[in-house]
Amino acid sequence: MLDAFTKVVSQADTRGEYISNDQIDALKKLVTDGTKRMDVVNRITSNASTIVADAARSLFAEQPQLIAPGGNAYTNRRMAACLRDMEIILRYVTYAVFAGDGSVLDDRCLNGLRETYLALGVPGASVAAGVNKMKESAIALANNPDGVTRGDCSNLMSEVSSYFDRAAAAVG
Ligand code: PEB
Repeated sequence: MLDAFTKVVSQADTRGEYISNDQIDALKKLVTDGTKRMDVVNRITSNASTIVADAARSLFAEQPQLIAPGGNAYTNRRMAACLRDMEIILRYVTYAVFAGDGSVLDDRCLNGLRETYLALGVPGASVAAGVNKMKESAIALANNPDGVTRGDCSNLMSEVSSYFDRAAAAVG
């Protein structure tokens, strides 16, 4: 598991090089913009259950076969497993945003997840659709300019999106 700093160190070490000026500039920007990043993590984290519940509701409205008898979210046990999975994925996305690096998401959540779903018979494309719904509401929350000092958050938002995209691509 790496963060934006340890990633730079590990890459430089692999090449036996000092840390470059470009890398220092990029990390400096990460520090300067750190408050935005923490705000985003805070907003997503404090709304996590709403994000998960809304995404699940919308997924089941679009794919009612999931909650029909025989479906992958039919029975309380499977429904609970599904909501829990979405919550786990969202949690790892918040870790990646916090660390400024996706390796925690890859290593501890997505690695082998496709194979797990295949083995369980859980439709990966439906999980991916759920992840995309969480992405939409997480970005809307994180990018809401009300009540905060306005600034340019476009880079940060595309980074946040990329972690959701990575999760959706890993299972879809
Ligand atoms: C991954 N999910 C399930 C299991 C595991 C995971 C390991 C099997 C064990 C169990 O049931 O608890 N666990 C989960 C995860 C990590 C982890 C992400 C990462 C660290 O450790 N059903 C649907 C939807 C989808 C879904 C499409 C969006 O209809 C998920 C939610 N996951 C789902 C279901 C099960 C499951 C298990 C239904 C139960 C499958 C079954 O037992 O039939």
